[in-house]
Amino acid sequence: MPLTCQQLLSQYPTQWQAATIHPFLSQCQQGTIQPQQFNTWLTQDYHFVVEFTRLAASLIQSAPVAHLDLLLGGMVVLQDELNWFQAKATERDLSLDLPLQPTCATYCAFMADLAQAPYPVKATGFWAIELAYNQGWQGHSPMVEPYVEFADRWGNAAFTTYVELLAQQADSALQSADKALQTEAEKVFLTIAILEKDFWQMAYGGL
Ligand code: HMH
Repeated sequence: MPLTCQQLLSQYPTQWQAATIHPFLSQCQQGTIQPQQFNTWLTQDYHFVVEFTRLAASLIQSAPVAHLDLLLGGMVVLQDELNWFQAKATERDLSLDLPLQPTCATYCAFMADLAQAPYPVKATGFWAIELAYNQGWQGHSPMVEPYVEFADRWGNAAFTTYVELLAQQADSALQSADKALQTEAEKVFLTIAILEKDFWQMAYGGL
């Protein structure tokens, strides 16, 4: 029986909850996050999304033709997202020209590696990364200002649909993957769960 995205979520609920339920998100929801902590997340996540865009490009490079429509639509969303991050940084007087924190650098290096992996592994990882933000922000909604637009960006219904379609595409790629690739996809999923948890924690310093 081939591995599916749903199976990964059912098999590792604890790991996935740690990735998507975090004090950072509940403090945004309650409006009690320190602006400096929020800004750390914001500036580091901009750099994350730059590297994620390169991963998206590599996914497009190896995707079957039938998967291109969804992935190209995702690129348009990333275009808007990068411009939006720049606008948010300007609003808050934040420079985006700063060094990556170790946690962000580790996650970016992981994505650069993942870009070299076979398509079924990449597609599974790409889905998991988007799902983490979709569930994380949606699960802590509604937020209070000024965080409403952040929660909506990844928590909105269209984004949920996009992530579900990414799961379908990953599932179809996994269907014809051999056991070794399925094991690799599973490892990638678990690594992403840890990296996501660490990324939230990074806002509090010391990671
Ligand atoms: C850390 N994970 C992180 N940042 C993001 N922007 C996403 C996932 C979703 O793209």
